Amino acid sequence: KTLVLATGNPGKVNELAQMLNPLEISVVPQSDFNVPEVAETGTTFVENAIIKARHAAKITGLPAIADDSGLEVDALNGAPGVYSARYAGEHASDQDNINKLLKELGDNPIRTARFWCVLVLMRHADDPTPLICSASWEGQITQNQDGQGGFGYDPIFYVPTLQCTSAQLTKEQKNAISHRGQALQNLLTELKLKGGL
Ligand code: ITT
Repeated sequence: KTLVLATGNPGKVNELAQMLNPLEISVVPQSDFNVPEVAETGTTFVENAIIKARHAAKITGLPAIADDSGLEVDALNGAPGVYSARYAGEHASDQDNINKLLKELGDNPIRTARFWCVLVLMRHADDPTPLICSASWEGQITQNQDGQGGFGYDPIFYVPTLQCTSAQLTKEQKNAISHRGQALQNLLTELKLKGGL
């Protein structure tokens, strides 16, 4: 069975593929099918993940899994949230987004934040019952960035239980506890209950 990863973000492909590869599902990034980007017009992670999964399933004719995720910062009333990828502008780099977030927070002592991940699996473009799973991961925004691993906001996301940023974790460590790792475990449990792809 082939499953398309409906994301253009190499960091997500990397983590999802690592977790899915041991299973009897072969996963292929949507770039292999030249799936063009689709506008993320939703106001929730769920809506955006459905838009992306449906789009990839429609173009490839294969089941697709999409990931919509982001960082919710309490002192910023939940920003950047669903706009995490474009926080510093439409084609902002991860570094631009980090710089903007650190600037907005300044020396605010309230640093609590969490990552959210919503995964949507659509067996085909018209699937009326897509599998939808989500999870969050609690942490704190650091004053300075640290670590070379991961992607996105990982260098400024401090994980209290491991006393380092998520960019200082190995892929295995991050996948074992992250929002994405937890959401995928939930999705796989659900998929098994429903009899597979
Ligand atoms: P696709 O829509 O093609 O999947 P994207 O990067 O645009 O790629 P999103 O709209 O879901 O994806 O934006 C999610 C952003 O949230 C992402 O670009 C990161 O900046 C951030 N993010 C999500 N998960 C993260 C993680 O595990 N570590 C660090 N940052 C993360």
